[in-house]
This record gives sequence, C-alpha cells and structure tokens, in this order.
Amino acid sequence: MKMSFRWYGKNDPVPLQYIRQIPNMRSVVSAVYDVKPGEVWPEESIAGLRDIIEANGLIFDIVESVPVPEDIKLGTQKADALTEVYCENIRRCAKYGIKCITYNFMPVFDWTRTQLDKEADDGSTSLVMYKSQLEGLDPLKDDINLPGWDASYSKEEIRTLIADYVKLGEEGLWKNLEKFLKKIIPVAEECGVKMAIHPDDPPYSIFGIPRIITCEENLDRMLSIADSPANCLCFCTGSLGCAKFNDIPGMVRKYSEMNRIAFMHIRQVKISEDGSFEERGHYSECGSIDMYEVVKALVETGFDGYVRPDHGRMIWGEQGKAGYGLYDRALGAAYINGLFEAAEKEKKYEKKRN
Ligand code: DNO
Repeated sequence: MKMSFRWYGKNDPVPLQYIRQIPNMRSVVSAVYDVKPGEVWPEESIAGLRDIIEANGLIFDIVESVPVPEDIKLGTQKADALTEVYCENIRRCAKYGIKCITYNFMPVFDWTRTQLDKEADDGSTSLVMYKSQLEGLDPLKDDINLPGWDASYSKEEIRTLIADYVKLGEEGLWKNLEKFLKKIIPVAEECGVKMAIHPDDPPYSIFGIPRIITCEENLDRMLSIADSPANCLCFCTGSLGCAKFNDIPGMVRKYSEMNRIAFMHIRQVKISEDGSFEERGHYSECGSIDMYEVVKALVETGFDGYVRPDHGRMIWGEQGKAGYGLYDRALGAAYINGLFEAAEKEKKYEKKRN
C-alpha cells in the first residue's frame, strides 16, 4: 500500500514538513483550488503543487478531487462541454505524474453532518450526524444551513437545485453517470490514470435528493458501466460504514480482489440505534468498523493502491479545518501502518508454514 495524507495546499495550516515526519508517509493528496469546478486546471498550478510537494520529500501522484459540476450530474445542455473540460483535466493531471483521481457524484452537497465540533467525554471534538437534528427540516421550505454545505450558492439556488434533482430521481442520475463514465474512462485508460469514485456520505438519500453510490448492489452496477481497471472505487470506510446494511470488511475483500479499489479512505464511525453516527478515533474499539478485518482483507487480496487516514478528531487543543487536523490523522496513519505491518508479516509467516 501507498500511505498518503490529504493537504489543502498553501492555505492548509498543516505544513508539509510535518506530514513528512509521519513514518511511512509517501504521497500527498491535493488539488488545484484556485479555479472553480468546471474550469480547466492551469498547468502551472498542477506543476506548482508537484514542485512544492517534491521539495518536501513527498510525491504528488494522487488528486482529490477533480469536482464534477452539477450540470454534468443533472445532464443539462452544458454537460457535454463540461465533460470535455473534465477529460482535459485528466490529461493535464497525468502529464504531471498523477496516477489516481478521486471524484464523487453526490448531488448538491458532498458530505452531510449536523455538527462539526461535537465534544466527546475525553474533550476531543469530531463531526457527527444526528438524525434528530435533521428531522422535520424541509430544504424547499426552510432556510437550511448545515455545516460544511457549499456557501457559494444562494438559498434560492439551493432550492432550485434540490428540486431539479428530486425531479431527476435515481434512474436519471444513473443515466448521467453512465454518460459521464463512458466519456472519461477511455481518456483515463489512455493516460494511465485510475478514476476513484467516492461513495455518498452518508450512503442514503437525505431530503429526497437521489444518492446512488451507496451499497454493494450499486457499487457493482457502477463498476459494470465501464468494466475497466481505470474505473475504480475510492473505498471510504466511514461513508459506506455509517449505514448498517454495508458489510465493510466483506465489501473491501470483494472489490480489492477484483482489483477495483484505487484508494482507501480509512475512517472510524460509531453508529447508534437510530442510524445517527459520530466520527471517532481510528482504533477498532472506538467505533463500529473492525479496522483489523479491513486491513487484513486488503493484505490478503494483495492490495497495492493508496491509503489515507480519513477525518481525524480535533485533539490536543489543535485548531483547524474540521476533520483535517494533523494530530489525530497522524495517529490514524501510525495505527494503519501497524495493522498493515502485522497483517503483512502474518501473511508471510503463513506462507512459510505451508
Ligand atoms: C470528506 C472527503 C470527501 C471527498 C470527496 C471526493 O472529507 O472524503 O469530501 O474528498 O467526496 O470527491
């Protein structure tokens, strides 16, 4: 596996020198943030990222994300031209050494949480989603402003967008995903890039907005649209794992065996009875996901893709971007390293014994 760490560019309060000090750290996961979704990434910006990352002894070979504009997901008249731009961004990334690009096909919002700094008993804070705080809210009527939601839309624009997606429905969204994949995957193949789709977070519909990258059946469907080694998953244990219907170690084993996981986001969540969830420390005992089983499944299937510790809590008084502080993600990386070392050595000894 290739250990990596997300970094938000020069404005990220976490310095690259610190990231480099985490044992076994290899790649920095980043993106060009100075242009809007749907615009071509300036080559100087991609090269600039590569240069600063390399100057700090790390590698820039994985991008998260090249965002998919709403017009593509909605299949408007602008979709074809924007897909062309998307393909050009794949080519440009490849030119500067990128091997994997993460994206998602979530309508309107990326992840949804009700609070970003819920304090736990030990004084750490983390992102949570409490169902009780969502109930009774109607995005078409109420002024909803959940943390993390894109502030660049006006309330009116959000209402229109949501209404358009509700009208489109799941099958409409599938149709637009299919059209998109049929265009981008051949380009990715040509450039030697793996496209890694991030699951919907959480993996079910909220406010009637369709969500499709949610469960095993739908991941199968997504992968079969373009049966290519370039059409891969960014398997996020926290996103898929905050629904009880997903068997995380089982799914990891299956898709890793198929060689269709390009990128692993390793994150812990604790699900409660009513389906609410809290993000927790990475260690298995802290939440609902058995991380040892996840890593064992990866090692036993010969996984050689990228891994990053996803969303850390805020600990030790750190201030910063919710989910993306240094300390708890570094603890996560160290823990994940340990699980891999143990599972890999066990595999080796097992071979010797037989
Ligand atoms: C959350 C992240 C996601 C992810 C995108 C990929 O912190 O895992 O925002 O980057 O969904 O496009």
